[in-house]
Amino acid sequence: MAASTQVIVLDRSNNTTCTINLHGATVVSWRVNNQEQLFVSKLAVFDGKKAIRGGIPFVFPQFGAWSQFGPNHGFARIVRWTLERGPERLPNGDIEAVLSLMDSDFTRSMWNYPFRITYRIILREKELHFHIGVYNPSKDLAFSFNLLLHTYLKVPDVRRCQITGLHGCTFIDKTRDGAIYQEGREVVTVNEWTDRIYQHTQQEHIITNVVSGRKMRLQKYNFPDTVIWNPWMDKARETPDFGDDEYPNMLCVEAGHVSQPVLLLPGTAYEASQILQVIVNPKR
Ligand code: TA6
Repeated sequence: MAASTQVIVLDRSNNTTCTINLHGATVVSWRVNNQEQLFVSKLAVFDGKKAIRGGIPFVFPQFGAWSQFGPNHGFARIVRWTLERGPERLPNGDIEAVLSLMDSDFTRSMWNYPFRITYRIILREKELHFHIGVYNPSKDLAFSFNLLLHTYLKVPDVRRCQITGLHGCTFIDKTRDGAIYQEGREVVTVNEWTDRIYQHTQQEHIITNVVSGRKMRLQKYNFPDTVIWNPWMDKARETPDFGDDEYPNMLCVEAGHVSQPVLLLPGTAYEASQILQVIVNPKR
């Protein structure tokens, strides 16, 4: 692969593709039957300096605000990752790419730990699989981190979306100074600025009325929390790389390990996975 390659495309033909920008290992497009499933702002910046506004940015080692010199949501989404393998067609017809990230002078200037991350992305007919391994190569140093896939789903109208799998969960409400509440609704809807870290959520969420009125299934493993975010009008207007009129067309449903950090002992690894699946048959 040429050193200058920045974008890789997993092409399954029949108009099913996944495009990954090595900047931040950000999935910037996922087309199923030629229909885009992910939201990317028309004002997104691809200068390699800031996070891409949309798609699926990779959040590590910090979710949210970091100390005074650490970037919001950590550094993984603003550094260039390495393409280790692929894109290649596996014997079962899946298309796979493996990306990696390890510590560097830049990362150590903010977070002085050695680490290795492998990130396998697998494209199936109507599914996108994400398998993450975080490894601590140190012989004597433990470290703790947050990990989250910041998934921006594309939706015709966020006010018509319903999200399952949150009933009864406590959540940290960032629109109310981080106060903690319990979700009493069977299905959650979004009709205002919403920024909630739901804790110990179910392994499966169904999001209705995504692109073309279909449903999206999100399954997660070793991601105990789920963040639900829509900036709504005012916050969107305050965000330079977010179009004023775009907020109705996106919904962030983010699988992560964020309300408590992961503690990784020397010589050990942490693995987590997410599966996104477009549900074509509305009965399922
Ligand atoms: O995941 C939700 C959130 O933490 C919101 O608070 C908002 O800040 C969003 O992430 C986007 O953050 P960014 O740094 O990409 O503008």
